[in-house]
Amino acid sequence: MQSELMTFGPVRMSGDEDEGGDPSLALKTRPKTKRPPLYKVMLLNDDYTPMEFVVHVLERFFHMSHAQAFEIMLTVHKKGLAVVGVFSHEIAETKVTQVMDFARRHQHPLQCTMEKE
Ligand code: TYC
Repeated sequence: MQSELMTFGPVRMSGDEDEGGDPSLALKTRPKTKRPPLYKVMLLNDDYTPMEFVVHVLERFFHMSHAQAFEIMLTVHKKGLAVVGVFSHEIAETKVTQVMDFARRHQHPLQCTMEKE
């Protein structure tokens, strides 16, 4: 049974609770915890990949509804690129690989990249 009082992972405090002093006594604020960096996964526009293929990619790999996927595809088409998700480094890398492999298998030049947020 999970009590409401149980915590999972490091407790993050706002930072103004720590009175300073001996760091070995800093049991409450745990100043060493850092949240892991996040990565934006982006889709780039090109002149050849069919719009419906991009919509399918967004549905299949980024779990978007058809309407959402169509909207993001149009943003990429008009603006040149769009962020399609934000993930941990490992998940972002997997998404990029999946999209690039899928596009290559279908002989489309679609490009997917990641960038630290
Ligand atoms: N510009 C492409 C076309 O007119 C469509 C497209 C949209 C391609 C988004 C890539 O990431 C992309 N067929």
